[in-house]
Amino acid sequence: MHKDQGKTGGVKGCCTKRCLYFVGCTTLLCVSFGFVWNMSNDTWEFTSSKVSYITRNTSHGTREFTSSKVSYIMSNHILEDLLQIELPRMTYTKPQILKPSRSDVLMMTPWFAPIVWEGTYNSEILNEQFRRRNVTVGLTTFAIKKYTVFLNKFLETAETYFMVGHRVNYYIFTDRPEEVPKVPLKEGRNVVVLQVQNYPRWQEISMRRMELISYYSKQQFINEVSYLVCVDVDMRFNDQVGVEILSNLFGTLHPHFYAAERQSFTYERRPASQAYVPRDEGDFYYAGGFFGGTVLEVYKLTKKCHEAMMVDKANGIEAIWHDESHLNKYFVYYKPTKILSPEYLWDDDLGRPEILKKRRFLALPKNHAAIRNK
Ligand code: UD2
Repeated sequence: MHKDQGKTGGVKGCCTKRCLYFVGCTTLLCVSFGFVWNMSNDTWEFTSSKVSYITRNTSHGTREFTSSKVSYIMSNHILEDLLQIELPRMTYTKPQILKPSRSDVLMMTPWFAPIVWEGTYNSEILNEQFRRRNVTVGLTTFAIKKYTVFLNKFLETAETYFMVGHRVNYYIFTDRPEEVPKVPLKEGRNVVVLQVQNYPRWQEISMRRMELISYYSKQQFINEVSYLVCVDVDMRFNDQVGVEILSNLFGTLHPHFYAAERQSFTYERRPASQAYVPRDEGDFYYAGGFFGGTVLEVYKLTKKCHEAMMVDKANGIEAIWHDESHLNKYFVYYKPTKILSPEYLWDDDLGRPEILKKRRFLALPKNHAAIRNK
């Protein structure tokens, strides 16, 4: 009896242990699944598309998937935490709490996103933090039809001023790959030409950038770079544009509107458009020609803007400033984590106001009639 009981008890005990083990494992699985799922639907979508992408291209897909999934999650959710990077001994001027480095401009938004102006940051510290993370930055630009004429100056000046000392991939979207100039590149920097179709209207070319950036973010950029910087091509770099701009999601104050009141912002004002912004909303007016962030955030932004433009198209409406209007709508409801001052996108036709200590990225004069739709 005791034996039986013991046996039965033993069997029971064994059964209970197995049950507990089973319940435990199931709970663990559910919890981890929930964690991944909860990180966001886009994350999930991204990781599942990565499986097929990597499996297609390698013989040991599963292992690579696991590690790249981890590094993907790292690059988008953990690497932002710069405080986890141990720095070497460094000597520099101490920050002064009672003497702010700039008193003539706003340095922080009400949601605690820094606004980047000359004099507000220390490049030495930032460069060290980003170098230790071995960050690679992707710079995307479009040179469709005649806009290839801008590539030479764009690339040459980027080699002098853009992310100096860091790894860079230039992603050039063009319909004319043969017209991409061979510019000498420093170590760790590459030009990647992505051949894409053109469209008859310049407005459509400008707007389709959102679709293409979102597509390539998911298919390619996520495997190659940590951050994306997306800019116009009819520009030249004129001073340092470095890692101080990098953050989860950043936009740039439009040089025409940085000091303007909300009512003057040229947001889309027709409620029929997906880009509509009511007159009593909006913080700043951002330029369409300079935005970026981690690949995941840029993917989310460009996907949402593209989808909104497709809804508008189906409804026979086009936003007043095309992709720029949709970008501005996005930033009203998904606040950027860093904002670049107009130093990062300036037009010399606007003169040189006192607050502008640097003109880092300058619009080139262009003859619209000669260049657009050609
Ligand atoms: C502003 C914005 C731009 C976009 C546009 C929408 C700035 C500095 N620029 O520029 O980002 O939001 O308004 O109306 O904020 N492109 C070609 N081939 C073409 C036409 C355009 O490659 O035939 C590309 C090229 O990279 C160009 C960009 O699209 O820089 C924007 O076009 P744009 O510069 O002609 O437009 P613009 O100056 O009105």
